[in-house]
Amino acid sequence: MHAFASILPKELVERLHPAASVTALTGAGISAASGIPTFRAEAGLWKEYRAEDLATPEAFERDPGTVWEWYGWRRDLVRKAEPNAAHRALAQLAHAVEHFEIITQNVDGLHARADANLAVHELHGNIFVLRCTRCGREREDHTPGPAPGHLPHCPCDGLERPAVVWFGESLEPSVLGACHGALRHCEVLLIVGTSGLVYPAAGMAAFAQQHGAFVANFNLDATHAGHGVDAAISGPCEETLVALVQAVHHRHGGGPG
Ligand code: BJW
Ligand code: ZN
Repeated sequence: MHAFASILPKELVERLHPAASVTALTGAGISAASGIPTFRAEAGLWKEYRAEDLATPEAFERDPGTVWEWYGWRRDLVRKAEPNAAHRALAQLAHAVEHFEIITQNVDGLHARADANLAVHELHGNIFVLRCTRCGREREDHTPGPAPGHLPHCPCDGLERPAVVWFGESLEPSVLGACHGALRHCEVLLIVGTSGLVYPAAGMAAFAQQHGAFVANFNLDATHAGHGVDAAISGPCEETLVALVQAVHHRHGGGPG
């Protein structure tokens, strides 16, 4: 039995039956064990800045070099990182239930790297896509950096930016629509490693619960359980999600697994 098995709510394990429809909403905490800093921990700070100082269109307009330096540093961390046990546990759970979708606030692409067949909705975009601030053209770019002082430009000569969603910007309507579909139809919503402070993601637990879902929050610190949460599972998700998958397998897959 996994060390964290005893803290899993029985109701959660029972609801994850083979015919279940399940959605997971993930945040920076799921990638912490891959060595990618979260936003709102002490270690998440880059130099003296907070996410709110850098992840805005105003910050980019004022000082694109500094914002790009932050993204270059993070792109290099993500390039070296690997999906961890929590990403893999969700990928395994996808095979144990009828329908599984992931909504992630993360821009690191690690869910897809854990399993390219997963249905992943990237709410805040992807750090390896660039968008021209002049003509809007988007392109994938997995190269290192950019190095400080070498800002990427489009063939039209416009300055490129990361194709991510900053504070005050709208989310892609088609992505948001797909997320709401998944939240409306799921029987279980697993919330993993998010502080639940940033909207619209922060409103998704209550939305899913209003539409009948059982909502379970996996966080280092269960006091982060907010509106619309039915169960809080404290501990590192790279442990607790592994315990969950084992419990589901044991109950429905037959035999210890
Ligand atoms: C572990 C762990 C382990 C660690 N295991 N757990 C309604 C009310 C009030 C304000 C608003 C509102 N609607 C919109 C707003 C404005 C704004 C907003 O929400 N502000 C709040 C701060 C109040 N939202 C927006 O502007 C959004 N746009 C929008 O809504 O457009 C329409 C609109 C505009 C303006 C006004 C009204 C409507 C856009 C938000 C975009 C957020 N962008 C960022 C950057 C993305 C690109 C990038 O990555 O660089 O997204 S900011 C940053 O925060 C990033 C993250 O995805 C996001 C959430 O962070 P997350 O993932 O929760 O990380 P942390 O660090 O906060 O938490 C980590 C958690 O993990 C912690 O709890 C740890 O305990 C835990 N943990 N290790 C388990 N091993
Ligand atoms: Zn352009």
